[in-house]
Amino acid sequence: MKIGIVCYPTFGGSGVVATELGLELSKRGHQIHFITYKQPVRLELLSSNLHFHEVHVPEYPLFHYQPYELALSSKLVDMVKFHGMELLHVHYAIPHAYAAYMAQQMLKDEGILIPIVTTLHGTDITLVGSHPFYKPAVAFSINKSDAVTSVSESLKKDTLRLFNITQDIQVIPNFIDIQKHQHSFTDCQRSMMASDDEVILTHISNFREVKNIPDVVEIFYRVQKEIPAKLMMVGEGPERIVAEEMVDKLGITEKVVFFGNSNEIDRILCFSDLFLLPSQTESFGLAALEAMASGVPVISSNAGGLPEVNVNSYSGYLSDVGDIDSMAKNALHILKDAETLSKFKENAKLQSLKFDLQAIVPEYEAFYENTLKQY
Ligand code: GMT
Repeated sequence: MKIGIVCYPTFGGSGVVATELGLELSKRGHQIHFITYKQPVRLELLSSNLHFHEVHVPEYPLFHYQPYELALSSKLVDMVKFHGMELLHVHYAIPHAYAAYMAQQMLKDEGILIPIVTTLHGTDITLVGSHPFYKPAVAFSINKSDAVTSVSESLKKDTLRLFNITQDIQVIPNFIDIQKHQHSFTDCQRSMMASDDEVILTHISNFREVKNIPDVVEIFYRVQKEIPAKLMMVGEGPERIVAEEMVDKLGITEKVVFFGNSNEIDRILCFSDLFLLPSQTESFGLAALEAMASGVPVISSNAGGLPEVNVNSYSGYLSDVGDIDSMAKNALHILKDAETLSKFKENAKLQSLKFDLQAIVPEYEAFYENTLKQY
């Protein structure tokens, strides 16, 4: 198939999933065209069936907001015509589903028919999409998509609850390339980060309010009071400064490393013992799955789709949002005893196998084929 993929090219989960999907589809012989404003961060090498088309938005002083949707729609029209794409798969409804629908209508006028698959990722529904300023346009573009998927059962339920949806929504969970995460712990550069008696806790996110960053610091603070520990904070976002100030106030700066955005997530996970994800809402929690695939158990909240990924008292523990007492207690339970820690590490790895890309990507292929058949 010749497939156009529209996504955010940044470190966020939706862009990562879209990129990994495109990479695997190209390995399976499909022609994949990424159309976005920058080359996606995990798309390092292009090949004969992996292409990238940049959307340019010329600056014009009249515009207070530059019209990205218009530029994207126009680019989609040109690329579909030029490369003979058969299907457009847009990740994150805002504004991608909207722009794709406009492109579809323009192409129809020229006698070119192309179906649109929209994948809902989370904040496009729960936080941003359901805001009254966007809601009508988001509902419209979901309903006008030819087929819709959501990354978890929980997100599907939220979408049906928050919007008046007339479309079927198929759940296709996020996935991970298990092979990429298979590494031997002997080559981890753990000693650079901590001494032998210290455990390493890690948090990876875009440091937005929804991630409950102060809870991450507070959980760690309680853990390090009981056992020697270090905290790895990976990612960039508005709450990083909040965390830095908190760490400073609590007098634990020596024990916390702020990495910023990193392309070496698996290297960091390789020497991590526990992953913290106490989010207010989380449609899936791809970062938690990546941690589990590297054998790192997860202490998370039980928000949204997290219970579909992290299994309580097996791959980690889940607590109510904001219940720092319970999260710190569970973290210590896992970390205090070497045997318990090693059991949880093993379980985390086993649980992640359910989301192997080799099982999930064929679901997307079948979904595309079905969409094309019905179009
Ligand atoms: O977590 C974020 O804020 C980024 C966001 C995104 O769009 O990249 O992540 C969402 O999509 C990911 C991939 O499907 C999910 O794993 C995340 O759980 C989801 N984030 C939220 O729902 C808050």
